[in-house]
Amino acid sequence: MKLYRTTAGCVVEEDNQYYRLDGITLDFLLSREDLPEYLSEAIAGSTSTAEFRFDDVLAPISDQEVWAAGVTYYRSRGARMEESKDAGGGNFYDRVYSAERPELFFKSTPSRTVGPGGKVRIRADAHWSVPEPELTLVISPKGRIVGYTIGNDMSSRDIEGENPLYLPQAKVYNGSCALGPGILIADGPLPHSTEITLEIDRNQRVEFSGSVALTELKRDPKTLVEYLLRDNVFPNGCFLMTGTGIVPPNSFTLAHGDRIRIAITPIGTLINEVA
Ligand code: DO4
Ligand code: MG
Repeated sequence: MKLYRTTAGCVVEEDNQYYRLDGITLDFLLSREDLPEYLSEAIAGSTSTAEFRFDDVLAPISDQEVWAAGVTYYRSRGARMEESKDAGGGNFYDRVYSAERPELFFKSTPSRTVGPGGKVRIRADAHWSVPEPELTLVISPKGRIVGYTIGNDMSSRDIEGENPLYLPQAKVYNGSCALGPGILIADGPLPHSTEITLEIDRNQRVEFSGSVALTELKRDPKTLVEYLLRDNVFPNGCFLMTGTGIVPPNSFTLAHGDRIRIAITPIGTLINEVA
């Protein structure tokens, strides 16, 4: 079952049938502990009501914060150690990869987040920018993982590499986050074999492509959630990106007009152009 936020309100998809949830807001849904059960009941016995146009789909966020985990894949650890070695930061990334406490950082507000078809941005003062395709957890106020979506943690690697203390500037700026297309309602954990794929097209040609499986994710999603909720409250739930395992080579930087395609099979495909 999937949940979409559209220009006509929230829509549930099950077995290729679409059900509009009239008068029900995304905040109401994401503040519930029983979201999977609530949605099943809401559509049970009803006939499909909604016309569904993919062009009407909006980012699945309303009044939630977006947080992110970092250095959760070996590939990310290596890339960060290399980009920050001149700044003496390499050791920090190695240490956080194996530490008990994960790296968690504030990533985005709803106004900085775009949905499917929206334009992500390269920071105006950055010279080396990449998308980070990440499985993103949808978390209830009490910390239940109620769904999954796709996230793009747009990052300025030159700013991050210059000094690890510049992380918030490398990560949080206008158009630095994409989420969507919809929320796959959780029916237990995703299989470890689940693949995340990234393709970046430039002038109708594939400039970079890569993939990673969740087997490579070092941290258990439930542990990431437990740390995030240790001393934070999220009355309307929140999103937590789980880190990237796909890093393009150092010679690659995003350009205006690039098309970023991130797919996670059970969830869907998130496509954004770089403004
Ligand atoms: O530590 C810097 C950011 C790491 C990150 O965003 C990732 O590993 O995905
Ligand atoms: Mg990231």
